[in-house]
Formats: sequence, C-alpha cells, structure tokens
Amino acid sequence: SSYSQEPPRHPILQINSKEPFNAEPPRSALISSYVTPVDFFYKRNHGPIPIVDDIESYYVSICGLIENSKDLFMRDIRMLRKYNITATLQCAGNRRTAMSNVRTVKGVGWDVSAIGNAVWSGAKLADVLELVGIPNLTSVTRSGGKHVEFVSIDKCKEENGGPYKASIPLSQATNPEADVLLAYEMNGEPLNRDHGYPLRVVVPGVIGARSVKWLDTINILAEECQGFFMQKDYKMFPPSVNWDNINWKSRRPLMDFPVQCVICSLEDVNVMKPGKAKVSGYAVSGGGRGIERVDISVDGGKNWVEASRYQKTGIPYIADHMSSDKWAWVFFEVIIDIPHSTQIVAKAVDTAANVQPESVETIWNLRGVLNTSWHRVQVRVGH
Ligand code: MTE
Ligand code: MO
Repeated sequence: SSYSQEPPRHPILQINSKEPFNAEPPRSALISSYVTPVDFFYKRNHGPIPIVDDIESYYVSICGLIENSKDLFMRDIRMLRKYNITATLQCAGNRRTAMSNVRTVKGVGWDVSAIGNAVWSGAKLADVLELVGIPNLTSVTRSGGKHVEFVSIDKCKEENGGPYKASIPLSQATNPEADVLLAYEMNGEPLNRDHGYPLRVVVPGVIGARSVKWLDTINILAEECQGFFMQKDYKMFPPSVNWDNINWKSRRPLMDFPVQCVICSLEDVNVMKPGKAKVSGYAVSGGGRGIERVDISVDGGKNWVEASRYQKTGIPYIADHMSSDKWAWVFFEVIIDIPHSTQIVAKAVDTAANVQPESVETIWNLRGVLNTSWHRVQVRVGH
C-alpha cells in the first residue's frame, strides 16, 4: 500500500490514527523536557510520508505574482543566514477528545499532547522572498500578490489525491519579526521524514496546519489559498452550526491560536495519597503573546493559587523579556495540598489579558478545534 514505507516511530507514542499516522506522547513524557525530543513530538499527517531521497535535485519553486520565478536548491537556502527559533507548534485539534465527549465532533481524537516545543533552524521566509525581489514589510507586491501559499509534495484524500497546502498573508511572510522559517533542522538535527524532510515551513504562534511540511512550491497569490485545509477545515464555527446548515464561506481560516494551558502531571485515573502534590504542565499563547499568569484550583474553580512559570529550569519566566522565547510555551508548577478527592483546574492569562473560556460547552464546534477551555483533572485521594 501507499503506507508501506513509513518511517520508524518511538513506541511511547499513543496512536490516534494509523493511516495517515497521527500520534502524541503521554502527558508525563510531554513535559519531561522544555524542548520536546523529536521522538516524543506529536505527528500529524494527512497522507503517507513522502520520500525525498535525491537531496541534490530537490528544489523549491517560487512562482505566482512575481516578476521572475525562481527555483531554490537546498544549497541556495543554506546560503542564507541561518536562524534558530524556539517555537511551540500546536495542532488546532489539540484536546479534541474532551470536546467530543460533550457532543460528537468530526476529526482525529487528541488528548492534550498535539503540541510540542522545538528549536527550528533554517532561513527566514522574509530573506527568501527578498531573493525574488519582494521587499520586507510589504502587504502587496507590484503585481498584486497579497498572500503566500505553501504547497507540499505529499498526497492527501481531502485534496482528491493532490498535495497539502496553506497560505499566510504576505505582510507576515515578509516581516522578519514574524520569524516565519523555511526550516531544515529540528533540535539541531536534520528534519526527519515525519516532520517534513528536507524542508518545512514553521509559522510561529499560528495553528500547526499552516506550517506546511515537505515544501515543494511557494506561490505568491492575490487571494488566500483555496485548498481544503484553508477553506473547508480548520475554521471555528459557533455551537449552533451543524453539518446541515454549515456555510464554510462565512468564516475565516484559523491563524493565531488562543491562550492554552494544560496540567500534565496528573491523569484523570490517578489515585493519590492525601497531602502535598505537584501540579505542573504547559501554557502557551499564539501571535507571540506571552503568558502573564497561570492559576490553579484544587476545588473545581472556587479558589485559586498562582503557579510559578519558567522556560529555563530555575529561572523565573518574565513575559516579553529579552531572554524569554516569545514563540514558546512556558512550564508551570505549584506544590499544593490535596486533602481529598477533587477536581484540579488550570487556566492561563496571556499578555493581552486574554483568559481561557471556563467551559467546553460554550466553545463547542462541529470540527472540534481550539478546545482551550479550563483544563480539569479529576483525582481520587485514598489512604
Ligand atoms: N504539511 C503537510 N504537507 N501535510 C500535512 O498533513 N499537517 C499539518 C502541518 N503541516 C500537514 C502539514 C498539521 S494539521 C499540523 S498540526 C502540523 O503539520 C503537524 O506537524 P508535525 O507532524 O511536525 O508535528
Ligand atoms: Mo493540525
């Protein structure tokens, strides 16, 4: 079958779908290190993993509404200044299973680990576009281009056997501060096949769906990409919309992800002794917004204590500080007395004072995207 040449994967991963391969690490493994090891990093695919074995003849075409199209080989991309950006990638479907428990939604089920934090290395898309004569901080090219489309070499059924694709606004693509990368390394190693070898896009602060893997073509377009994953998927609808009254055109494609936070040190099935316990996990927001606060409750949300936050072990995290990774998650931690069986709750506030919604019911949507409701874990305390 077309899935006969899949790469090897770490046995720790919990498989949510085999073909295409979709898998996530257990909660405890997810927070075992601030930079997620490649093996533990969630894998989200829509088709078989493509094989690029002749790296010498691999190139990316830049075409569309530009004066001169150009083919860039790996050596051309490596010639550009190399940047290392620590950025958290999160699938819009993270925590979908919990949303599905309220009312059925369509899509691959995920617990809380369709997210990972990596050091991505490569050229800035802004520098690549400058090579073809598109200056920084433009929102329109001379020929009318306003969007930058990324087309992959993979094949997926949602595109009727065509490649996965997505686009971002040209103004973001040409802004060096947006740190959009054409990445060839992940955590200091060449990208592996699962994560987009030999080259992928990384759009920091934006839902994972726009970070196209196995890049083949960059198109400068007047309109946003018309592909399935931009127009018929990865949009958020109100709870009232169902499969009979859905109007895809009425909503924009999801881009920046909202503030999120999850407890990873505990599972719903945990039985613990009464007394002090560590509550820890991750918090992250999109658009480069930092995490202002993480609140923890051990009585289902009546009383709260503030958790400490860090990115580097032992160094308190300060949002927007020079030394903080602006595109990356923070870990939080608090030692707290848990005297009896209870519901433990976590919620985060980002630097724009955005707060997570209290209940999943209020944000339920038929595609099960962006479940950022307060994270709740039910623990049983026994003697
Ligand atoms: N790019 C291609 N070519 N094909 C895909 O199926 N999936 C997208 C994105 N880029 C996808 C893709 C989605 S939905 C997510 S969440 C991320 O890749 C997942 O990246 P990862 O597998 O490296 O974690
Ligand atoms: Mo995704």
